[in-house]
Amino acid sequence: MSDQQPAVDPAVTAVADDIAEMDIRGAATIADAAAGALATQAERSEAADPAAFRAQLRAAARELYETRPTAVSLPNALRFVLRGMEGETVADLRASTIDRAERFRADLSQAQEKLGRIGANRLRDGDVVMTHCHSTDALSCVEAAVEDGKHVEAIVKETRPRKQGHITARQLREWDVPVTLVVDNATRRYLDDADHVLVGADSIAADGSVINKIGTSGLAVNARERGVPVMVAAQTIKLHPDTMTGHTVEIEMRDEREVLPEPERAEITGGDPDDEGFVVENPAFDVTPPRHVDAIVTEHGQYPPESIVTLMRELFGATTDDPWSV
Ligand code: RUB
Repeated sequence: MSDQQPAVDPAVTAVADDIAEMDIRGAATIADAAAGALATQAERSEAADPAAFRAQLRAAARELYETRPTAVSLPNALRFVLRGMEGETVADLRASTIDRAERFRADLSQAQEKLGRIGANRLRDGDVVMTHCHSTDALSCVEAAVEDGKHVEAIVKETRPRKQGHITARQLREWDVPVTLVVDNATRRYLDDADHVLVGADSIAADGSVINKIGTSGLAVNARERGVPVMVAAQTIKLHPDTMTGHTVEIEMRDEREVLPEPERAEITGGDPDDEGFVVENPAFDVTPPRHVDAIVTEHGQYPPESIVTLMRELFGATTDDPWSV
């Protein structure tokens, strides 16, 4: 059987590995890389006939889809590109797939720019934002505010275990935004100095729940208690259409070694790798209920979380399919 599996180009497998290992990370960047990988598969395919070409593209999409489960931007990107694969010949299929992937990538960056300009309207001159993880959508709001001549400062949460806060801090410093880096445990103390919590999203559910990096929900609850508004910057490819029909969003559980390297584990268990009484859990994301979110900023405007479903229905219709599993 295995020699009948459609050939996935090694460059696609390399992108899939990079997504799984988080060398490519963040919902928008993952979507962009996945669309690019499908274009590469189309470009390099040596399929002899249209059926073989389609099967290869589906196999490539499947490999990309199986990397990480939480950011819906990934299946949304794969679906968008595969739906644009049209034609009766391999040459036509190739050209239409590449065109569609390019269009997706161009739309993505345009949407982020638009969203940034909308989000920037919420930031006043002199405001301080508190960030969590590293979100390109969230930072596009700061970038646009700075371009408007506003002085914005940031309190950047470190974001254990992968410390994406360092990426955020580096980016903000490139824009000359003053940054104070704090450990995650210092959140509540530093909320007193913040005017906004500004985060991104991996997925947004039909009820307005926001799925983002683990720690976002605790941050939002604390912010509500402190009276600091919570702003979620999320392009519409983060809207999770399956949640309109009752599906839930899978929260990725990652390797425990990201939290606890093996030598440190051995110190706790006395070197016993089979100690059943000691467990490390490493969920990558959590769910922030809509009541703790003030606004979801998209490229179509800002929405109270409870009304995001109207936009979702308009953009995605009522049903979705998984063209890679045909
Ligand atoms: C990234 C994360 C980001 C969102 C939004 O998690 O939670 O906040 O993906 O990012 P990870 P963007 O580091 O595990 O991928 O706005 O860039 O799409």
